[in-house]
Amino acid sequence: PQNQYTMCWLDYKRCEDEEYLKKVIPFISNIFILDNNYYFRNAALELKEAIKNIFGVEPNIQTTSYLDFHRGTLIGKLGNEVIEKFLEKEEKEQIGNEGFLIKVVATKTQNIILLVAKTESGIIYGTFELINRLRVKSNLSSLYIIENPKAPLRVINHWDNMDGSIERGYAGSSIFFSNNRVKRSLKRVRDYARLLASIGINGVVINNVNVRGKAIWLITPKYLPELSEIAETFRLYGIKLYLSINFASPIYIGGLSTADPLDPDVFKWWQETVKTIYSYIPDFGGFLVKADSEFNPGPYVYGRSHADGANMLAKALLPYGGVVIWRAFVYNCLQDWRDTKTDRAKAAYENFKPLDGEFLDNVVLQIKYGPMDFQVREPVSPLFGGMEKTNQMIELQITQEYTGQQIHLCYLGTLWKEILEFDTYCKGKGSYVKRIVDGSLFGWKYCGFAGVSNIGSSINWTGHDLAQANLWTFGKLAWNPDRSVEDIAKEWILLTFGDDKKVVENILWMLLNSHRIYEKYTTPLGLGWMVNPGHHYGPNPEGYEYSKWGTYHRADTKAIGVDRTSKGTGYTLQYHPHWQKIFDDIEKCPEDLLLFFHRVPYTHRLKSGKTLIQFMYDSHFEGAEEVDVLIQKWEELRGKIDEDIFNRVSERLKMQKEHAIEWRDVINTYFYRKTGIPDEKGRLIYP
Ligand code: GCW
Repeated sequence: PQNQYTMCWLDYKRCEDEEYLKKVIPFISNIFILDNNYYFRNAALELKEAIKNIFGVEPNIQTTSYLDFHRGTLIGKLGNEVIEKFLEKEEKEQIGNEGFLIKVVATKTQNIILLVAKTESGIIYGTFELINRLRVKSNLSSLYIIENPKAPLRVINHWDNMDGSIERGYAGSSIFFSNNRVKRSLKRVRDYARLLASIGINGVVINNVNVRGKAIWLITPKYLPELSEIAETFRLYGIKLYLSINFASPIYIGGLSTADPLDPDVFKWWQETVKTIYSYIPDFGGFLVKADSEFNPGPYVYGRSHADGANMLAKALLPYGGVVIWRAFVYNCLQDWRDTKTDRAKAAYENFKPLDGEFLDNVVLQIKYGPMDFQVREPVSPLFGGMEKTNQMIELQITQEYTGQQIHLCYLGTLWKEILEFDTYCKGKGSYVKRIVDGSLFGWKYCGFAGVSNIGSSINWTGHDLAQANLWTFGKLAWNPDRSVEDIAKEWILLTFGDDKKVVENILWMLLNSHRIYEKYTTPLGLGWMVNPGHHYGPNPEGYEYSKWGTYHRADTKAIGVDRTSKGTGYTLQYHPHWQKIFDDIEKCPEDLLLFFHRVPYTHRLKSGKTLIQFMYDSHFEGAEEVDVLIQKWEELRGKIDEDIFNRVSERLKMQKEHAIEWRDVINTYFYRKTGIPDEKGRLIYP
């Protein structure tokens, strides 16, 4: 029977270029491995399988300990004599823990590709890089790569529940759990590990941060034997397993009367639990914790601080090298909409800034990119740059909760790149978010990237085939946030769809423009939140206006937006003065974020000279129209793309068009009715 799923960018297709084949064959018809262990053999098998599929030749895999050959690919670790003969001193020094070097030796007598790393993880990352370079027909005579990941932690967060459902999942059910059990077959998990290794991921949290019911027990011997198998599968690909925990586990599982982090019995219980976990999973990554957030228990319940809570767990994990990843998504989710003093945007900073310096070294604070919750656009969270003495990770949402739920095409790389390039000024000019989360600005050991997964059991993993690009881009940016997204997106297209010029050109255009288009017909200018409550799909201008979640735009007949300046809620005061001045000033504030920071009359003129209300109308009409361009660009590729993929994407684009029109009409009508100001261009706005 056919595979139940595609392999995304690892779907190896036969190379039709005879010229290239001829050149490459001497280098790949033998694979020599210098360390005959499980990991090296696995890497060699990956390479062999790829070469077989791409070039139609079946290389021999041989273990060797001395150089008795002239042709082939040589895989080995630094320190090995055979390998080191080929390397300069500086080259050796440049290879970091998870990094690798690929170098070609092409002389009259030798045709060798060297793949060298310090660790097994580096070998597997390098193997996929080599495979991909061969697939895009890289010129072997100039192939020379030294790569090291910039950020130490590159982790995928799954919001998978044990019943198999996925919170905010739009691509089928969990590949890890079903019916309150760990799935028996790990075949798909293994293929998933391959996909992740090929983009440089080194950690995965497989269960939802909202830890309820059976999932609380994942940290016990009830599930650990099965989890250790999952961990082993991931380990082969350089990826560590982490688990989300419920802070009140000592009560639920341990039968204690409290989960107070300062209670010695509570600490003892965690110590024992951690010891047990490591007896099953010796390289267990650590815990991800959502505490005191959206009805999850936490240290506040006992009058303790988040540092007390995180440090207690960190102490238990420390002897084994584990970390605590503590989420900063803490805010009052029971606000009264009449309360204009409380500003949810300020919450993370207010809760955590005072604790800077109090967290142990193996605690990392995981901070959502913006101060609210993954809206189509938000300013960068002021916590980045606000806590010099605290390890930090940035949390990005690969799954498209507020960005079209994988029905709409919304490539997120462009948004993420802007966020990473934001200069916080916290240590003077050049204090970019990317330098904060890769640890270089403050010299942190644990920091990096967390991405909320967009994959599930659907045939193409991500529901929308083009949403695979979001997972790919997350990994590639986490590996190297300095790379341009154009480059990253293009590489994905080449590996996924091949190098037809039109295909590359059109899909690249679609990806790079899609976020802006989505923003235009939904909530431009930093507005956010006009979605249906609960499932968060589709327009509802006041869906979150009178609820308890702290998410208000406060539109009336004259103006809209929240004044978050220093004269308003004071949110801008959480930024470095450089930004505070800019955000405070309605003339200087970046227009993309105007309504996030300011309360603005509908008649206010934007830089273009348009009034705010006219901008709203235009933006929604334009955005919905531009979906036609997406459709047209895709239509032009008919016949050039695998038919199943073509049809699936066409189907989604059609839905996107319908739903974009709905957005346009609902939002425009809302503003028309609020303001009574007609569209200057006289287009039909439903009364
Ligand atoms: O965006 C919100 C989501 C919740 C999610 C929460 C969080 C996992 O709507 O579904 O819970 O954020 O990030 O904890």
